[in-house]
Amino acid sequence: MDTTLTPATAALNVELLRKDFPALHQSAHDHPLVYLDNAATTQKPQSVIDRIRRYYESENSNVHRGVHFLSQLATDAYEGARRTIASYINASDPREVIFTRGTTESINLVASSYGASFVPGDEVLISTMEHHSNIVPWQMLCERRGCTLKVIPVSDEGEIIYEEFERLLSERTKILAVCHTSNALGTVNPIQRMIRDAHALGVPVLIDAAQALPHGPMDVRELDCDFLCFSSHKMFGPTGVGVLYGKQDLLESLPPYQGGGDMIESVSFEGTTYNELPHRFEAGTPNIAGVIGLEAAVKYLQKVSPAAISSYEAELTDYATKTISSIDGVRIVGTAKRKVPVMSFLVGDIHPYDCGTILDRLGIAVRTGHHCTQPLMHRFGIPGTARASLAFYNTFGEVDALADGIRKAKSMLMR
Ligand code: 7TS
Repeated sequence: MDTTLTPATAALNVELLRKDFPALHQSAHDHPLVYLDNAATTQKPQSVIDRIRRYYESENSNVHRGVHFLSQLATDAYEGARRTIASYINASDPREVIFTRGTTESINLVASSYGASFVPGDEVLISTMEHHSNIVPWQMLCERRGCTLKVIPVSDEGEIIYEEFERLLSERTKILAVCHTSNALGTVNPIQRMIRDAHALGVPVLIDAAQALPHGPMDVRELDCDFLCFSSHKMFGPTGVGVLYGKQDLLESLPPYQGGGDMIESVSFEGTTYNELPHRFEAGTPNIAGVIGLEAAVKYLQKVSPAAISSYEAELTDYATKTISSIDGVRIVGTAKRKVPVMSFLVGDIHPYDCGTILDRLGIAVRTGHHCTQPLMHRFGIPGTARASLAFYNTFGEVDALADGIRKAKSMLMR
């Protein structure tokens, strides 16, 4: 049973919400687990775990194939999930929601299908703060099609330099592909304004929202983005499933991504005709349990007040920033004005890996390294950072534990 608050509740009752997440209540190396690696993946509420279990116990069957009872149950659940998710992001139609393996596959799909019509001289515009999954697919496309990858620089604070963006955006730009929220810095980009400016030049926009959805809902119609990509596992759902949202007319115009079962209308050795949206982009047996689990995560999030999450996380971000940066010798990388609670930091000359290892021994889970953003690390002239990434179920006490851990690492390792 979830003990989630009703949307009418003004403040977030974090202690109550934590009860919904069984994985949070365990020890690591004889310390209470302090899970601060949410940008890598989030923990799952009991309702998601129960839903997946129920699917395998009583609904497991392939979708869109059988006439039999179970297949119909599974198909109804799978397509019902599509409707829930479409409505959560305010898509105009469930057919605009394509299920993928995750953000990575969603971006690869667009790069491969939308990019198939690119010609030499066309440009793809991304930013310095992109995750590798919003860099490499475009680089591969540019190599294939003879196009040019343009990169918007970021400031010392870790914000997009807007004038540079305006300078780089042109009629040659075939797509703007940027993250809504940076996984390594926590920066929230001025996405709405960027979309408006891109559209003024007729440039379509892909938003990598992998790090946005865990912190609040998104409205694709209000944003007017052309594509939106996100991963279930970063928003309290299961791994192995993600979403590509695309405007219907754009998706209709794209060639298929992968060939196989379910994406066809008819097949003969002379030729194949393709299925309609969304099935045209979902070749093969999909991750049925994953999709149904993602729906359960969305339903869970719908029960928690987004306004309460957002004001609690703003306080958490403030508190974590102040607490960690006040430790002598600690430098926070990424000090944008608009941030989610993601703290990338360096402690004196201690290698982030060593710092992470000591924190781990204290039960505190952080990620260390380049966070799949090597060009961004290069921009800051560092090999990597230690990163504490928080979710709404993290507490002020856990921030204090992190600060104590950093002090301990300092006393053990700093010369
Ligand atoms: N885009 C962003 C902004 C991300 O943070 C990630 C994963 C991805 C794309 C790729 O998502 P996937 O679900 O397809 O793997 N980011 C991280 C991270 O920060 N630590 O581990 C994975």
